Amino acid sequence: MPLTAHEWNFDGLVGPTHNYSGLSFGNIASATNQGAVANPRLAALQGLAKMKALSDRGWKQGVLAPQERPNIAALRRLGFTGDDTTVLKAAARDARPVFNSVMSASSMWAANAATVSPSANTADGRVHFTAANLNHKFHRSMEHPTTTRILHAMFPDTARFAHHQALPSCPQFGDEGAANHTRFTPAIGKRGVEFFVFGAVGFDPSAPTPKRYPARQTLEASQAVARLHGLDPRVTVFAQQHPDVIDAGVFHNDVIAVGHRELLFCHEAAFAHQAAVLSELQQKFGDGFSVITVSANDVSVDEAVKSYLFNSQLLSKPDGKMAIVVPEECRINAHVWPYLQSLVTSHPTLNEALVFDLRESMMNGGGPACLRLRVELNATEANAVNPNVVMNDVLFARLTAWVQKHYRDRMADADLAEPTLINEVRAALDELTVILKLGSVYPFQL
Ligand code: SUG
Repeated sequence: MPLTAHEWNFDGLVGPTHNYSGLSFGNIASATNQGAVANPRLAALQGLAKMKALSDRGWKQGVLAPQERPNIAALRRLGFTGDDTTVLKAAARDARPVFNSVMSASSMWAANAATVSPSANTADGRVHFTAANLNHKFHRSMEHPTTTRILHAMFPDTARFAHHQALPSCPQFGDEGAANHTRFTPAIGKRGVEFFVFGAVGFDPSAPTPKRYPARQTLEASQAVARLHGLDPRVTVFAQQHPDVIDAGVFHNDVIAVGHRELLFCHEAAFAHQAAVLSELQQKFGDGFSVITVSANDVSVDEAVKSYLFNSQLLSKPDGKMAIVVPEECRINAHVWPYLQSLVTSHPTLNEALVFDLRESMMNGGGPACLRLRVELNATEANAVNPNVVMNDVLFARLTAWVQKHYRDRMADADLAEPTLINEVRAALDELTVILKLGSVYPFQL
């Protein structure tokens, strides 16, 4: 069985309202690009191009559907009344940041959709999913109910897949999903180590925390997810992200570290007590664990945040080597690109860099790794996945045509308030649920 297991990447399809609203304090790209004009069509096509290219190379690739925005129900819950148009108009006029929040296409960053543990690591031998509450930011906190419905529609077989509802939405249980979770294993499909990284201790305000920017993930949230998934403490590691790097703009662990199989690729400043963290990982993993630590001399934390070097994907090749998927921002960076070139020519396992233009997502702080949710599946589990979300030539052609038909190529702040947008989005999403055979997952369909 392990021989036929694969790590799948399910990428978030960018939604039709993609825009730059500066909603994520602590995420420097989001703040810097507030008010810039977005191009939702280009954003979706850039994401699809990455999915298609990786699928063409033989990597298992699927699609995670976007969410319904505007989220009218959220506005009604906040006291706006009348028909949909009246609700939207009043919110746009009287509560602009709230309005922008209910328009956000942030579900594209699928790494934040959920935490996933493969069956090789869970007590009941099922693949476990816990939707992330994303409770630190209003615009993201409203994702999890629809995320849960979509994950059910993608992984419907409850004999093989366990779906947990998001953790309680409060600061002590702030959970940002797989962006702060990594699995190490000697081979895909085999039991391995699950590694959870947190930024704050929810019930202990005296624990070290960043001073400038918020820590979004708590230890208690990570521990709850580990319990829900039935993980064995002997192969589970919890580590604190260094508060200083959060203050430098590293709002999730996946902006400073990435792991795959037996390899951890991280910056030397990634974790508090880094030596102890690496030694616990090493000891729990056993022989064969390997770390590439990037020094500040080679790449500073600021350059890492700008280029998103660590927001990369490490992918296994058929010969056992690995490729690293990085954004174009790495290629144009005078420090990062030479470093990466020398890494892939000298490292025994990591021997290829693949570059993608994901600029539209990057401008909101979302790189290649943010856009994907990893799910390790053995052959039986893979057969139980809704086949209509699996990337192939036909799906790529259908989704490309769907984007071309429904998406605007310009989304400025003022465009978000256009009354026609809501019906454009609903028509697009209705068609999408037919393409992906998801059933009724959106509030307007329920
Ligand atoms: O949560 N940006 C997202 C980016 C998430 C990146 N994900 C990972 N690193 N895994 C966030 O901060 C910006 C939206 C805006 O400003 O319009 C935003 O939500």
